[in-house]
Amino acid sequence: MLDKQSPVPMYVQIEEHLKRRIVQGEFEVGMAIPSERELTELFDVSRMTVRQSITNLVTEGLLYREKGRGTFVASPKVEQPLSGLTSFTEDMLSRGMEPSTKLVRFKKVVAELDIAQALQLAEGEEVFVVKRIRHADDKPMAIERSYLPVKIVPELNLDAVEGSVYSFIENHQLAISHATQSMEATLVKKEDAELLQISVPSAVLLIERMSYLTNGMPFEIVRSMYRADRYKFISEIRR
Ligand code: 16G
Repeated sequence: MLDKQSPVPMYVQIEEHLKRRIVQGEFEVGMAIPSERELTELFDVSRMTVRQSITNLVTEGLLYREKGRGTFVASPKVEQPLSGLTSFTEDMLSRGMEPSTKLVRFKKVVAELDIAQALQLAEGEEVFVVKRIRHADDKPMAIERSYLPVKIVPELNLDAVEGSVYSFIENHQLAISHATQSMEATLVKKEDAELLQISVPSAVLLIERMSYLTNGMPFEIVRSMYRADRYKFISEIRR
């Protein structure tokens, strides 16, 4: 099954073999792949070699490990276009996934200096601080920390933050216009890893979005941490 004379390392050949079986649908999403011991026997290689292949496929997001249970085929990553200004709720519904939210924090505070400056607030003005874990089909996808000026959305409530903040805004005679967004890679902190149900160390995508209403007022700053094993951002570029 493997070509031992090939210059392609064994662990790469095993990776390709397993990938092929996943792509061809022989190993379905959520299904366990054979154990390390079985693969060691099947390919007649060392356990180290098998482990290396599996680790690479886990890093790529094709497989995931569950302690004491085995290694399973992961669902394909969510492909998120970087073009429209959409909400998490819209993004998940448009894919036929069920969005849900676990609220971690929702309170009104006097804005810290940097947040106040970015949101064009005077000293002492208040913001809502919202920390949410966003789920798709009951799986945690991202942690979002948002800051919204109280004077723009004074009636922001539990129903809105547990549902869609963008719908709430648009149902209150406010029109969302555009946003600026940055994205960087970072390593997840321990407390966030627990909320996202991923291990430490894991890479996550940190996205910062600053969004504006059509009247030019900034209405939110959001710092989101997306699971890099579940998300892929796509942009179209033209020459
Ligand atoms: C998205 C936005 C976030 C926005 C949220 C509103 C990114 C990186 N972030 O998650 O800025 O606050 O949607 O979602 O896309 P909601 O309307 O479902 O509450």
